[in-house]
Amino acid sequence: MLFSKETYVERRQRLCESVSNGLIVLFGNNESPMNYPANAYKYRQDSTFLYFFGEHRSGLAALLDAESGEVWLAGDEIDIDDIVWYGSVHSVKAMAEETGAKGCIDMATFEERVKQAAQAGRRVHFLPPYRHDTMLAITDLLGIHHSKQREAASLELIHAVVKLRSLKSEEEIVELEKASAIGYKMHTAAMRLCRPGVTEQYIGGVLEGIALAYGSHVSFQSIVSMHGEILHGYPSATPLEKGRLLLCDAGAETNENYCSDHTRTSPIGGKFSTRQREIHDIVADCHDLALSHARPGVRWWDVHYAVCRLMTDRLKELGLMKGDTEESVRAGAHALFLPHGLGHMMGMDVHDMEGLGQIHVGYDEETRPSSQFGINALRFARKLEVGHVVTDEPGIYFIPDLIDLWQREGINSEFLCFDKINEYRDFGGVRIEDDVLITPDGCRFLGEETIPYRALEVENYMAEHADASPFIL
Ligand SMILES: [Mn+2]
Repeated sequence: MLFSKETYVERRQRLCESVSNGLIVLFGNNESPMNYPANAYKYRQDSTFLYFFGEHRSGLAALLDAESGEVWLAGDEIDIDDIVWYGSVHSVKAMAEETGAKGCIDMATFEERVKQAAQAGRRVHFLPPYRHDTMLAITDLLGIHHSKQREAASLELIHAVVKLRSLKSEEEIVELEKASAIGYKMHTAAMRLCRPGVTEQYIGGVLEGIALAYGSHVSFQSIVSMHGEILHGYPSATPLEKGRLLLCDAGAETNENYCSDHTRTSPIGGKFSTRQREIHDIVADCHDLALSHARPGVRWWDVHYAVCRLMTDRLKELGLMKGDTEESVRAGAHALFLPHGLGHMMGMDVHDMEGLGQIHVGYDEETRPSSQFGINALRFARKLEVGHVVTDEPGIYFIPDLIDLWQREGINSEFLCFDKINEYRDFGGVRIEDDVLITPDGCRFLGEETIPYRALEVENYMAEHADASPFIL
């Protein structure tokens, strides 16, 4: 368990007070088979379960009586076969004591109690499930078909969890800093390896190895690609080619599953071309602009649009865009280059709490989502508060199929210089991403050391480490 018993007890008390009625059911994750039952993916506990109980064992669930405040940890004790193969672990009883629950119950009792509560007409709150075994459990317990479970999930519980998990405590920030420190090692290793002939896959493998060596896992499948314009471009076996850009978007989870998420775009061979540097500089300036705007009380939506305005102005200077900046931004013309949002919340999930529904995490009554292309992919938009952690990740991409579609259909043609844009068809894409903590007077990067991101810093770092072994980390 990462934090003190009191931390978990207090979190659960606040959850019960906030939900205030009925029975709350939380499911831990089970082992997830990869290609046969006994060959599982590396175990990953559910983040909300971890947040309220701090226990990593598979096969756990919990009952919280929102009215009485009583908490029961549910799970079956391991048997001698488990001990022979995996060694002894804490008993469920010991875990219940450690985490400050009233007691423990086995899974049969857990099922009985949930069914009894439902039959007695008590409200049973559960979160939207994302794993099929959890969906099966909900069907068995409450008779709700899997296709109806997301809508049947408790909004009161979702809002209560989001309220708590959105605000990172001092001790959580310490963990997030550790994740960023692993991210630093990963991204500087990628820069050292960014040489002609090395494959994307090799760099991806080294990144994953570092994440595993220093923490529990990568926080999402690493994006390592010369095709930076493919937003989720996973590494291929292609060797790097001199003169192109390598976009690397990757992060780590600490042993306690706090995440990092950084992106850097490096020139293969160590020097940006003029054209690459011009685009990279715009993205770096947009990245810095977000930092100068982000502070408590400001909506991330407005920071996103401030970035879009700057990007439009600068793309006009390069002859890629034209017309009135305000009108262009309102029409969403910049989304040809930036088809995603400026960032998302980050915590124990890299897209924090996304499984609970983005609208509940990133939006509220004051800030409503838009369906316009580009801004529809903004995962977080509402007012910033002290303790929020968000990613700042502007990018500029040249996506040939999107350019062709917009040109063919004349989309935003009054703001886009398609002749000039077509000269960049083989450019790829640039993204720069850091993780930002909102503080009382503004914001700051997470991580003791900032991974080089200004074009000159990147070039200097690559030159200084040109002959260094990537394995001396
Ligand atoms: Mn991100």
